[in-house]
Amino acid sequence: MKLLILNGPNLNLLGVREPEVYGKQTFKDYFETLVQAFPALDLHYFQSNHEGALIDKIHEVGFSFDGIIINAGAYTHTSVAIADAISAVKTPVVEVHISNIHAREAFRHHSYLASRCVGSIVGLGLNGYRLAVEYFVLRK
Ligand code: CA2
Repeated sequence: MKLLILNGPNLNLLGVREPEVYGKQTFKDYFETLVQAFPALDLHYFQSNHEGALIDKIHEVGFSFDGIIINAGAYTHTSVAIADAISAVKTPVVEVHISNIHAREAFRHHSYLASRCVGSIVGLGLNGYRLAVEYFVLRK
């Protein structure tokens, strides 16, 4: 099974800045633990700080991969374009947020992506990505 984890802006700083909000682990280290935990899966990871690059990646994998796990960062709350890209592809998408966006500032409470995704996992830290992977394993 081919799955893509797609991270948006500033998530390259995980483990480097604001550990009290986002934890102490870099995403690359975390991704390695996922690859080891799911040896039967073909897991891919892509991060970009650019909206268009995220959309291009959704188009690139969105007709061949079995699932996309997206944390679009702040684009979650602004991007109709990423929402439309999710709607345009065939691959099911799960939205993940490390922090509980509903317990933060009001502008983080709305996600343009949520209604285009099969589901959302928020507030469970990096474990949210693992739970999303498990969802795709179970739904197969
Ligand atoms: O909780 C999440 O996963 C967010 O998608 C993270 C975004 C934020 O804009 C969303 O509202 C919720 C921010 C990602 C910034 O990541 C950083 C990581 C380390 C240091 C600084 C920023």
